[in-house]
Amino acid sequence: MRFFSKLIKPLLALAAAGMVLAQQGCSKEPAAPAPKEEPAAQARKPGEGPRVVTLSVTEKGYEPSPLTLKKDEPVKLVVTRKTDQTCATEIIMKDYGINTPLPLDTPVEIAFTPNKTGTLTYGCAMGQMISGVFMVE
Ligand SMILES: [Cu+2]
Repeated sequence: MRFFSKLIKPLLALAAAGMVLAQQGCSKEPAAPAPKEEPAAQARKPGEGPRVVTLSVTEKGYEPSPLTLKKDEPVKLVVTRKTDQTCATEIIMKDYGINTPLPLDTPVEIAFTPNKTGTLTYGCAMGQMISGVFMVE
């Protein structure tokens, strides 16, 4: 039944593509371009690791928020999504090209260095409807 299989295969491919689209849920925005490596961490003294910042995603959103960060101080975010009840299944930080999926109950490490002072907002893909804030000083 070669004819039959020729007909079915594209249909299966279409169905699979449809499922992938459906699973993306609120992340309708195109993915941010790949992050460019910033040389900001160069001035770091040897032996000094990044500041580790632990975030959770709960029913209330990203916690804790707001948090204060220092300009030019490398940060390692460790983000754990602890709920399936919201659409915040990833963390998006447009200014730094961050667009990282957050698997349930799995700590995800994200490194970045804030390079300007002020309010830095991050959030879910849907226009950051669910969001958190860093105050960079
Ligand atoms: Cu959303």
